[in-house]
Amino acid sequence: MQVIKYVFQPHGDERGQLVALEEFKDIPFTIKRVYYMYDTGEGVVRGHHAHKSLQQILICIHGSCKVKLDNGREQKVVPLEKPYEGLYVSNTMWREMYDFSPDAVLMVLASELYNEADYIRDYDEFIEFVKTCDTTIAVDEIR
Ligand code: T46
Repeated sequence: MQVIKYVFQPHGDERGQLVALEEFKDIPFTIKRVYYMYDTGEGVVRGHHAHKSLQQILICIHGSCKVKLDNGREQKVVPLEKPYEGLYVSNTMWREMYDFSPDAVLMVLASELYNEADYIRDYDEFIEFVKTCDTTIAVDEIR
């Protein structure tokens, strides 16, 4: 498993900021899907699952939120509050997103199309699945 926080290059001028993301240059996979969530209610916790193969990068392009990552051995909370930062979330990482500011827009770049069969929604099943994986990267390997 890998957990990496990317800092993207903003192209700023007197008009404001622009961030461009290209697959295999800024993003380490082919981007097959983009989705985003907004209007997230106060106290809401989203996620509560892992994936069998999906890789993603989470970018809070407006407002802020927190992401709790759990690799089956350790947990770490990562704040996302800058539109030029992206959190890489590998497949075998349990994730929960919470503490959304009222104006938060969390955009996700995904390596695969939507596939419910790829989800692991039961925590005990996730722990068993992690045991079958070759490597577990420590959650504090965030750059
Ligand atoms: C993840 C975290 C970060 C679709 O129809 N297509 C899609 O591409 C997605 C992502 C969702 N949906 C439908 C399925 C549900 O009826 O949208 C509804 C909400 O999805 P879900 O409850 O899975 O949302 P989250 O916020 O719990 O999780 C999502 C992603 O599903 C998941 O892969 O890693 O964001």
